Amino acid sequence: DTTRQSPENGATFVVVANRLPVDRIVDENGAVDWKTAPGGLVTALEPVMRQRGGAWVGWHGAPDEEVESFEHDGYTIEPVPLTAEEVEEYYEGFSNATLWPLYHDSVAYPEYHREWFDAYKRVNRRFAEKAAQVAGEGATVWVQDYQLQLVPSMLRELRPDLNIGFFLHIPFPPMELFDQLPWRREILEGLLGADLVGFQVPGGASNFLRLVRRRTDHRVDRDRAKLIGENQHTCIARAYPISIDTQGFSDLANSPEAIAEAEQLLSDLGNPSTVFVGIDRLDYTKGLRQRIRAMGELFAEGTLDPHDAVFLQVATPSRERVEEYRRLRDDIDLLVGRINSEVGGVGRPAIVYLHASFPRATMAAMYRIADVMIVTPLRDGMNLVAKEYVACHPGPDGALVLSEFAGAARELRQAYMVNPYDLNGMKEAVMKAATDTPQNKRRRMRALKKQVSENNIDKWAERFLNDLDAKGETAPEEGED
Ligand code: GDG
Repeated sequence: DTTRQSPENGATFVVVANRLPVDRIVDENGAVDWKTAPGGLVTALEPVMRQRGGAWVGWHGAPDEEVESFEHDGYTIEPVPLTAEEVEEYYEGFSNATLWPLYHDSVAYPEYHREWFDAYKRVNRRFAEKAAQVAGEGATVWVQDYQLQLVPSMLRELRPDLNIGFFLHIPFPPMELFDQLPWRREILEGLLGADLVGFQVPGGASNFLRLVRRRTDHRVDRDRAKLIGENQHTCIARAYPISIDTQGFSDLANSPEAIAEAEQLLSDLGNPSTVFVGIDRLDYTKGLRQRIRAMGELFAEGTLDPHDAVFLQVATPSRERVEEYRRLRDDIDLLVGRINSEVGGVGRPAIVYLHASFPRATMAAMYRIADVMIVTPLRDGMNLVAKEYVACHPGPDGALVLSEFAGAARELRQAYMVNPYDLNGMKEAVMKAATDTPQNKRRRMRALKKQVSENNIDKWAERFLNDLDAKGETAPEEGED
């Protein structure tokens, strides 16, 4: 019975996310295996879940398959099934071809289809029912991200006893963009079902509150909305900038295997004197076109010499069935091929481009060898890669070039900041980062390291969950307007 109310022995802590932290993989012989799912949300929440225990409700990555729940790393995995059609309409469609571009400044054109939203509603209901079924009396349920914005209100209707939190990992757009959405009111009402809605930056919370004031009948007072109607409650909206397991990343980067791998990588690259690195999911929000063009110009003009500098760009395959992502992949292939055919000699490409995903230890090795790390999204909720670099790069040398449009820019203030739309500005910042005095670099890097070690993923989860428990009894932190 999926709508069972208030089970006596349910979990006291439940995470609800589109994907589980592990993907179900079936090989040609029909053998089943589980693989860690890539991406920022899993990186962030896995350590929280391992520590707290409870249940993780999510899709297992294989369409048209029902999977039983099972234990994993000290918590319960609760799979939610999706049909192939739902994957197409709810996930690839409404989540990734409507909401994703709209919430990222419309850097790609958002598509609006009524049948996609119908599927989104249907799937959100299924997630809400699953969460209602596994959560114990008075449990805390933490719903994650843009794929599940209707779950808070659906869940509150099924289980008013629960403590419901929601965290949005991507930006929340200003009214001028959000208003395009034909279902804007439903989305706002969906989120308002939560007791606490968290955003990456204060601007997200204020965009949300402004929209609630203008587009719903609820009253907004400072950082909270007082809901009218039957299920009266208060919904608080605040910023909780997400972070990483800083110590874990730093330990990994200092492990003998990562050190050995870093040496191997360097020698494979021909021991260049300066290594520039970019690591991103292959996504149009990450600013890859602009970044590669800027780096290409630096090589073509002779500012950078391909005999002693190399640009290593990793693009992890992502959402390969969505049209816009296929186009991006082709564009990047073309751009890199053109640049490499024009600069550098035999055996020394200026840009080493890898369209692949790598084990964490290899990622750490890449962060180790990066003299300059280039993180230039056109818009990004936070950007964990920037924080991982700071945690992993050894010693006080190294330099981070960071886009103003990443949430991380609010905290990593000592990075070399760039506007990724300004190619000349970006080229200057990259060269400044590469050629700055050792004292300047060290001063900046020390400040960055201090920031990420003081604000790790445990702090983030604690701050959010404490506020959720206290139901807003604690005052908002300073600087959150
Ligand atoms: C969303 C928001 C927000 C990447 N390639 C490989 C790999 N990764 C890991 C990185 C990092 C994560 O994936 C990417 O996180 P980001 O934060 O950079 O970006 P999104 O995936 O877009 O994440 C973002 C985040 O959610 C958290 O709230 O910061 O703004 O868009 O951890 O290391 N990991 C491995 N192999 C790879 O090839 N093992």
